[in-house]
Amino acid sequence: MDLNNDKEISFREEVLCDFLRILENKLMKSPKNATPAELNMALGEAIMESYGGRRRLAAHPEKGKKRAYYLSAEFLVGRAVYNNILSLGLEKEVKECFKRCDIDYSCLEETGDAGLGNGGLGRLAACFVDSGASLALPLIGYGIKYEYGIFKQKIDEDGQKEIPNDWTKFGDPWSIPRGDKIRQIGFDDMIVEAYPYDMPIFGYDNNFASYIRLWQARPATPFDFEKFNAQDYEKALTDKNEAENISRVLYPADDTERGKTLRLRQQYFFTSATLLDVIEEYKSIHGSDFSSFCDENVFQLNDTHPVIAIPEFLRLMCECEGMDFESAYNMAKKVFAYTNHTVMSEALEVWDEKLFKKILSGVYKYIELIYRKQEEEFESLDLTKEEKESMKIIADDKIHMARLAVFIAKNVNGVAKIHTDILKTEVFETYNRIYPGKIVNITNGITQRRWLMLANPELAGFTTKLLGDDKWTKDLSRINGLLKRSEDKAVCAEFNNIKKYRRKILSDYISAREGIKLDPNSVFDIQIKRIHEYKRQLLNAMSALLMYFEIKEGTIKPKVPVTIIFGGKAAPGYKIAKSVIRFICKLEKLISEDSEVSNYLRVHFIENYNVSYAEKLVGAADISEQISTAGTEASGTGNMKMMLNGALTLGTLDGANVEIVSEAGRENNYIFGAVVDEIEKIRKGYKPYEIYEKNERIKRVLDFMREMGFEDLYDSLLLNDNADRYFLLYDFDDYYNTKLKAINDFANREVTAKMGICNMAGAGKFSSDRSVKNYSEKIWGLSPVKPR
Ligand code: 26Q
Repeated sequence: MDLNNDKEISFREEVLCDFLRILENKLMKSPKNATPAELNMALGEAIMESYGGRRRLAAHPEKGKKRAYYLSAEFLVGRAVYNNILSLGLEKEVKECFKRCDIDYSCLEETGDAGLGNGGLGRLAACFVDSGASLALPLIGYGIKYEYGIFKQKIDEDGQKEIPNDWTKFGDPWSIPRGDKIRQIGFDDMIVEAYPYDMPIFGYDNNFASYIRLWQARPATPFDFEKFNAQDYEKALTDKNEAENISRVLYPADDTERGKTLRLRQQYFFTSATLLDVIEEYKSIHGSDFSSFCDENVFQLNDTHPVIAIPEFLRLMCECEGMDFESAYNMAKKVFAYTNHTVMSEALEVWDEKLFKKILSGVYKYIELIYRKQEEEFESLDLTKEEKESMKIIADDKIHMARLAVFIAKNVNGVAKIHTDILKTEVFETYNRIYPGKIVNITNGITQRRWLMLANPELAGFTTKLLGDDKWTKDLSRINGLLKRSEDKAVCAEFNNIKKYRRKILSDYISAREGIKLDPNSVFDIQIKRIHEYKRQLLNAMSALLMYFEIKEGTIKPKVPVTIIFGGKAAPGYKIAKSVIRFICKLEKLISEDSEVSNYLRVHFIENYNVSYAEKLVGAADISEQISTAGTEASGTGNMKMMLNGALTLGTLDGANVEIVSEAGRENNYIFGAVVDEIEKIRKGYKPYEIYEKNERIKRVLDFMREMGFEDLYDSLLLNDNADRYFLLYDFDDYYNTKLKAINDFANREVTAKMGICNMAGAGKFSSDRSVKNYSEKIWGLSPVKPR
């Protein structure tokens, strides 16, 4: 802290006084009678008041200094209260204060998450702003203030039900409305107001704050009085609703929902508001001299969702700032960078030209101009027809947003080495040839503050004790110092005690929420992520079914009991994913009701997996399931969270697993399955039905699945066009055998503790601090804001 000690202490006292005062005077509650929501509200208000003003802000680096903007349709920040208290160094005082008031600090767990994202991409954005703030970098997040975040998942006999998630129902003390920064956004058929809310992101122990600016859609005028007077009340109110609908709800699909107008409106809404904001800020310093704009600003586009910012930037420069197209175009090529998060062609966003033109004709014009530029450039290059086709921004009446991004962006990055290689050699192969060096790799990361300090304070304390200091909280590469302690028996024993404690905490949590009792002495084998065919939760479930059969008939007898835990949401319209959830739940019931097996094997599907639930799960994991088909998972970040918590990865050589294994040692993890090259070779002529006929174990599992009523799953693996497109049957035996080995190895926890510590020691690379530094060095060119 750059404040002197006395000042710091008095600030802390002030916060707590404010907290109690707000509770009693404003909310009219004594601490004892306050609900968790009220405690959160009072704490939030007190903290925001005392800390907002005195911190160095990313918004105001020294004059002329470069800033980066992280444009993302999703920021999955989770629960703010604990993280903010941790970053501000208030943990001890707040805990003491709660104790004095006889309230349980953990009751704040009942406050909901800010679930403004679907999964990995949204959580990554949240980790990045945390790291940016902790490194005191001028990095600012820009997104949408959805009224409803990712749905709440209920599980019953029929599987998943979606419940709307009104996350600000009890207010949100952690955001500040910025009525002074409202922008107007125009569509061909309506004008709306973009109203910003700033969600401060406090750096860890550095007296610095950044923020995420989230735009809320409002009607440009509350309602049309003319229509109101003309007795057309309904139309007047519909207009208001239509404006507000733009930020009403997060699209709960983590792949493309094709051609949805509202989704296009959302994307244009928040990117246009963001550009207006940045341009105005720039003009407030430089007037209309744009000569240093590119030296001072860079926009990182998180996937294709904000790529519409590119033509919008050209439009604003040409039509509002009076710049000629050529100059604006040259600027655009310097200020945009694009991150790709998927190689799956169905998830690469395309817009129907007609639809686009209808609501955004003014922006469409600039897409056409960019397309002309592309055609011109093609003329001068030696390209085959196919090569040209593969890059065309406009083709078959569609606008290809990823192609547009790669054409203009100064850099394109993949999110793990193997993913970037696939981008270079397949997805954007021709682009990579004509623009060598444009595509770069920046491997994802996670913040060790939330994912070890908060999620597992015991293991964090263990780490600090063994390393002799807590420097790892700001520089995770230091965690490598654990390596030399991994052979120490006492250290391994302590590691095991902590892991057991975390399994107990998780078991109690599950028991309280879901009424299911799990054995904390068993091996916790955990797969938590969105439900998707390529992530292969079904492979895990099928293997659990086979374990059930083989335990029951005595073919196998695991040396230790195992609990297989699943968690994750399925997109509401994704039928197969929903069947997978139902199948897992049926399996859970079958096993738990069979006393011959349930002492050795349990399966549990947790309800409503989200960031806060993840914080409970990652510390309890012994085995981390990362079993996507090689070449499909761009990176994964849950794999890093569990590794950092000492879990062993049971996984394929896919995404960041490849780097995890090379950092932590293959011998300390369980790698199985076909690699990318192998998958490529077998893809053509793959006959899953032949595997089924030849392999009795697989046949047995699939037949039983069909008898249980899961014909759709059976068909998807054997009969449909493109059956078993993710090669579950091909990898099944290797997976099953590797998994049994992993479980049995846990019979000797002294050995697995050593392996777990080696994983922790190898996790240094996977801090989002490292990722953000890489972005800054390779793409943004930021330097830290100096202490005041
Ligand atoms: C697109 C169009 C319409 C509706 C929704 C979407 C949409 C929404 C979310 C498309 C994609 C997403 C999210 C993708 C995502 O989370 N990808 C994951 O990104 C992580 C961070 O880089 C990686 O670790 C994961 O491997 C990748 O799957």
